[in-house]
Amino acid sequence: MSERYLVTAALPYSNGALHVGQIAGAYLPSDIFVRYLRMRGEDVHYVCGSDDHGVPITLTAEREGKSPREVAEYWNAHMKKTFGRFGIHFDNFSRTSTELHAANTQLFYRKLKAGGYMVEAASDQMYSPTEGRFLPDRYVEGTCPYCGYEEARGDQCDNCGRWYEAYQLIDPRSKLTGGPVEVRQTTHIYFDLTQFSDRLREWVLNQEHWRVQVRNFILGIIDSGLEKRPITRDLQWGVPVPEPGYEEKRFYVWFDAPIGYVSSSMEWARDRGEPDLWREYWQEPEAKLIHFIGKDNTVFHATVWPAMLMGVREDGQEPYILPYDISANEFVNLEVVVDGERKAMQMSTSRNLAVWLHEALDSFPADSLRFYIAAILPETGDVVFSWRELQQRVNSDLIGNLGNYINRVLSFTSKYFGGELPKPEELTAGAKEVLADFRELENSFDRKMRGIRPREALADLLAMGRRANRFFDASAPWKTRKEEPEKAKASLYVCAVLAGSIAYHATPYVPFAMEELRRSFIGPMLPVRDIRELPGAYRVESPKPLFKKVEDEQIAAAEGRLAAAAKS
Ligand code: B3M
Ligand code: ZN
Repeated sequence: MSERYLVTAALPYSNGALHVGQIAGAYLPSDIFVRYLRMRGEDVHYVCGSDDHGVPITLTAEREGKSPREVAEYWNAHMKKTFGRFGIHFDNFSRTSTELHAANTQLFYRKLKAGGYMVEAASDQMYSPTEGRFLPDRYVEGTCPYCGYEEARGDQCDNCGRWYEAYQLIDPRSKLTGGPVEVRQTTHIYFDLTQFSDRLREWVLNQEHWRVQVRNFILGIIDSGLEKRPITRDLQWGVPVPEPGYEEKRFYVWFDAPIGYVSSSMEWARDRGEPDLWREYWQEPEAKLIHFIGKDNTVFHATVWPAMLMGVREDGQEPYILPYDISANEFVNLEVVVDGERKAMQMSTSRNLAVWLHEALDSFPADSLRFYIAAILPETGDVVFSWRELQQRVNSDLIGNLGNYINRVLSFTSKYFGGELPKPEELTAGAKEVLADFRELENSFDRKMRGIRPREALADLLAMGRRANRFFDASAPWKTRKEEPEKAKASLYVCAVLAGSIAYHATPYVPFAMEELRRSFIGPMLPVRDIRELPGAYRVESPKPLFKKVEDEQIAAAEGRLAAAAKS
């Protein structure tokens, strides 16, 4: 019986290109996980889409003199294409600016309101009389009330780091026009999270399979007291609020964004002509919902969003499941060479101090990038992306270990044995031993992958490569092929079994090369532990090298680009 999984990857804001920080945080780990589960025969539904609302999009639009919709559509298409080049194919990559999603968000709102979880309250907000509108915090700047820094942002001072409310700024002004802003009262709808405290605490306490840091962090947040959260904003761009008096307001982006996961599944089901199919993943208790996110999105996914789901399903009509796991990854810093010195620096998209995925794909094969990023996934702490380390890892681990092994087995077989390896009568003791070692490594790989640790699983794959290389060396077919060709053939046959397992486990990481390998490697690409009966023969047809070495010049160019951004 296959297991049913619903896997989501954080919805990226559609106001710019994808960078390696996002890729390492949510997209590559979820893609590797999903690919592996599908290879194991599990039933997986995998969705994503662009987060089209919110201040990041409207700010970009105003800066570029475009409409928010134009900005969102452009970057939605750009990201979708980049994901494809990188080998990531969601069942659906939607966007939150669709009618379906607006209706779905409003349904969530109505159900939560009917449950008694929505309250209205007045608050003070910054208003621009010249622009005739309320300004979100990020649209306001002024003089810091603590240190006097004159270009302090609406919510935080970049000079002294203090946090405050925008109305505490001295001489507040609009970031866009420079005009004055004043405090005015405005009314908003609040989601009453306080009513969910006990239910959320009990639920989180039961999630013993969560990563310890995530679970403790969330319990701490719940215990320090949850608050009501405003879910509407004085904005024009967003999902309309179905209440009289709210014509000039929209839902806050973090209210509608997680609902976007559901909307993406609904759109997928509708486009397949089976409009209720999404319910098999979202509303059947046996399905496991797993969210892949960056750690800064943890609070929303582990408190606000489950509370929304709990509230919505109460009337029994939409029996949503709750997240089974939240795979929150840490951050990626960048190694930059400044004046000959290597430093780890925080990425800054506004300063162009970032590794943009589409640019990286212009210079490196997707597999090389995937392999390196998988090797440094920030599963347990922040990590540093280093072009020099990418070169090392790709050249020594991917090519020197895995690629070299497959290459040796294939070229030897085609060169000396006419590309054909018949099944030997009997397996040597050494062969039995290496097959047993493989079964163990495969089990360990499987445990780590199912525990959502693709970086740790990769270590097992590399161990398989080393073990297989050792077996190849020990059987020395280059020596035996003349005096004892049958012996050489028999050991190469076992090498081919191991190559099939390596290729199988490498597929989620380097899918392009492994697809290519299928043309020249004719035989089962399966874990040893899955092979019930060894095949009658393995065949090899015109093998080619699978990976390209990373050259010094490529690294120098990539490092040069980052160094230039760091200086600007
Ligand atoms: N767009 C924030 C981010 O891109 C936000 C995630 C939404 S997930 C529902 O980091
Ligand atoms: Zn300050």
